[in-house]
Amino acid sequence: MRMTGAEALIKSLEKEGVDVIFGYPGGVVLPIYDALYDCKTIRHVLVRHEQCAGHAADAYARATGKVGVCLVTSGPGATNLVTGLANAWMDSVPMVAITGQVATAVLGTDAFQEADITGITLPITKHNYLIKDVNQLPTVIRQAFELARSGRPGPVLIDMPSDMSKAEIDFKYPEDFTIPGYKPVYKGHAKQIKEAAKLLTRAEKPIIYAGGGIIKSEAWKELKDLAEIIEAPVTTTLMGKGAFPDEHPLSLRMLGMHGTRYANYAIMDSDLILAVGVRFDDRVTGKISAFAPHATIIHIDVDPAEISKNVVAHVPIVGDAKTVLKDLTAAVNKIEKPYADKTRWHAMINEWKKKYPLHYHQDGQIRPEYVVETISKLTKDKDTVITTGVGQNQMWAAQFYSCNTPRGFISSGGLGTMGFGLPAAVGAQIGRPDAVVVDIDGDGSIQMVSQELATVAANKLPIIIAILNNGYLGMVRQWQELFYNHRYSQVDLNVGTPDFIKLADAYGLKGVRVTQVEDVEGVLKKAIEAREPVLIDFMVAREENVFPMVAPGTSIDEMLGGIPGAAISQMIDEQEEEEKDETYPVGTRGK
Ligand SMILES: Cc1ncc(C[n+]2csc(CCOP(=O)(O)OP(=O)(O)O)c2C)c(N)n1
Repeated sequence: MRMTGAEALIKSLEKEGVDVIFGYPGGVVLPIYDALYDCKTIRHVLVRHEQCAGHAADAYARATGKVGVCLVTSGPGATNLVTGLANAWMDSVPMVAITGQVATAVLGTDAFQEADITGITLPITKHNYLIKDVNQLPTVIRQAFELARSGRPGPVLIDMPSDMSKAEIDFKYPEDFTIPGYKPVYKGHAKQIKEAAKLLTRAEKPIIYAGGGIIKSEAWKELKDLAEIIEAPVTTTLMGKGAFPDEHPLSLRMLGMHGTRYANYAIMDSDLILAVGVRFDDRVTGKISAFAPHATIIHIDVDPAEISKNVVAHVPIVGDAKTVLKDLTAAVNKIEKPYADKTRWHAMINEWKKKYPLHYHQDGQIRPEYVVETISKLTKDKDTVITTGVGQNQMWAAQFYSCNTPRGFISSGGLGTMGFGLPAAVGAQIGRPDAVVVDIDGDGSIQMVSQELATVAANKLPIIIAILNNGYLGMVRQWQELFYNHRYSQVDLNVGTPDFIKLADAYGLKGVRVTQVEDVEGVLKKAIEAREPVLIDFMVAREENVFPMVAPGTSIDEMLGGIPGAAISQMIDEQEEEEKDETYPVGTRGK
């Protein structure tokens, strides 16, 4: 079939089963937008800033398991997308990004709106292409989707010069194609798996450390099966939240800088760590030389570059988490019982759990943890997706929202991108229209992307935007309080922050301010039932801190806070007394 490059692009996306594109038009992509005009199968969601096209496509991918697609123009459109790409890159999210480019004849001449986006994004994409021969386009798109979703997923960028969009080709979508030099390994080495199985059955204090790789490879059932067979406690990373049910008796919830005391104690005391789909990030390991001193480490990852990158693996297994866990379970089942006795290990862990539960101070103020806990309680039996901003709000969401299903918690892990929450909620809601989608956000984070309220309004997306409004860049303030002697430098947001209710109103959205702790549950209940967009501005205790906390550069079992009634909480209580004397009346901030 004879058609233009732009039409071939859209046709190829249809062939890939793409049903939604998040994008923003401009000069060089006019032919592509013109081709989209006639397309009946692909919905285009017009975001209000290209960064958010990236985040929406990213969260759409995480919420659905499909490849997220975004489309932007050249120059500033493409550079605006850079954060979206870096975010997807750091969190290994399958995404195809299409950028317009100036015509091939003027490439490299600083033509109007020219930016060398393939150069700029080389280190933050799994691969990128600059189309110089339009006949290659269908094959490039086929390869791009394959690269994005296979092996360790990631974003792939296709830069499309305007003359390539206008040139004509005989369109045929390739059935067979190869990607020279690319061959991800899915099946783990049999000998290594056998060795790992032996260790797992012999360990007295094993622990499974599960990450985003479990969700990417949809290995949650295999993980649960294995954990139950070997009776190993499971701790998840921020990216792995939902890979194992938070409320499962074997769950230790999140580990690391703001993980639970019991997860951090358990990993430090363990004799065997089964690490799956994780990368031993510094937020998890703390002081790396002190990490898990007694443990033998089995590391399963589809990306060989991750093995022994930060922590040496004694038994490395390169392969897809689902395939390897299945084989590992089979190998474990072949070993004769009884396996090593873990009674003492479980007793110890249960004691830690009892002694150091996640907790917070409850008084007359709205504690942000309480808001998250209430969201968790009210959505417990519903298909729910939580997205988050970055900062304290994100950590409270990770700690106090109990996620029992995969693809239910979407957060910016590796890049820690403030502003991710709202566009991520847009992408998640469009990908999972029947789910309850709640963006748990910070007053600072949301101000980086508040223009996306227009996208929410235009598409009538029934998203609940729950702002934990502390009037601060809270996480930075927390560090300044704890490590910079209370010197609060440039973190007070009180002056200048808009009245979020009026802001919602300006976009035609419903807004509710909550100033009384008694109203939290009722307002949330109504919002969940309403199935319409609503912004809730929770005026939370201003100087609440996230605990436990591993101070930077220390070992993860040297945590601050998180002990009910102990020193650091008392310190905080005193601080709160002072705080109550502050002169701002709750509920008027930002007006
Ligand atoms: C784009 C970006 N800029 C700066 C930071 C550094 N940073 C991390 S947390 C944080 C404060 C976040 O404040 P807010 O969104 O109000 O959330 P809170 O911590 O108060 O819950 C900042 C500035 C970041 N993570 N991302």
